[in-house]
Amino acid sequence: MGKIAKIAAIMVTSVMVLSACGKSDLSIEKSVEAEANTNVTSKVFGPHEHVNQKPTPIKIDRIGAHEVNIEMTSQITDIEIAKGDMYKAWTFNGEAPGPVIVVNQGDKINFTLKNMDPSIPHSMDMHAVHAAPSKDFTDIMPDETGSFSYPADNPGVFMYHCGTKPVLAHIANGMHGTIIVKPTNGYPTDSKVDREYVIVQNEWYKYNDMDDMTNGTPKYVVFSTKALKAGDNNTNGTVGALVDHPLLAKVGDKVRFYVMNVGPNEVSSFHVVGTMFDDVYLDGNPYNHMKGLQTVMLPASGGAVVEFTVTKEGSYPIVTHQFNHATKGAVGALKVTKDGHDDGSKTMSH
Ligand SMILES: [Cu+2]
Repeated sequence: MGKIAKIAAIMVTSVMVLSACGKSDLSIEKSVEAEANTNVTSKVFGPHEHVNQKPTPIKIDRIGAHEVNIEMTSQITDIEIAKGDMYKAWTFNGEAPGPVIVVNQGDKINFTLKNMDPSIPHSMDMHAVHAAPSKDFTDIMPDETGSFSYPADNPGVFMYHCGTKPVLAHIANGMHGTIIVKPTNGYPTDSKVDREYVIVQNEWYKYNDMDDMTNGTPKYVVFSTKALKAGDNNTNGTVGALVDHPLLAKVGDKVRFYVMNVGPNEVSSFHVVGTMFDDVYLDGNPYNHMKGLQTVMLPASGGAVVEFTVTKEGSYPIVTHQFNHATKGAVGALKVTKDGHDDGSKTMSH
């Protein structure tokens, strides 16, 4: 549809909505949003055009003291990455970033990927394991299932992602996530931590546009949080996800974040306004223990455990201190209250 025809269609739709039910300006905005969404969908990679697969829960089953079965899907699922901006994401389990995986150091992982994508292969590259990529990270064809086994011997906060060519397209379209391998002897600060959250940073580009992904700058840079246990907040990487639903803590709490920057292209300068990180474990390895950092640098595919104590009630913005990226969405909030519950006060963002 040409630009003028598109504008005309939007105006006609708006007038129809208005004359049909006499609603407010909000209706006009909504109809413009709907039209914009239709146009995004019309540019979708042909074979995915009518595909929108419902999220499939990840399956993690411990079958022995040191052995765990993990089943995931690769699938095409629509995600509203910013208000009114739908993205037909390539995902693990219908989430982008994918669900967080937690295993123990020394576990053998038996991993199964069910590729529900009807048209292209996908795969799984886990940074948490020792593997032969040419054998263990291989492509799974459309509508097929593949299984692999590998050991997770090193503790840390690791990235996982689809490694199918062109890998940039698979990651930038949404196929990334975090796997935490818990250290056998824990972290030296374990007993002091009151609450913990996962925060993932990722970028979005123009829909499935390799040129933009390669040579452009991100349209959005975003944070999400992933549920560590049932009932925890679990979001996609969408603009405002952690402002609309801030993380919570109580005055005096020592808070731990498992942070991960899945990129695909940009570095994160992770910072929480109003505090500093008393304890940091770079890449989540207890051996990499650092003290008193204001900002933690996360390369693309870098992780960390960061810990800090909140001493006063209030709203603490979570940012990447690369403020061009914060402006594009990479802002969240930790709300600190007397009792650790949301008191409904205003959330400060940057
Ligand atoms: Cu893929």
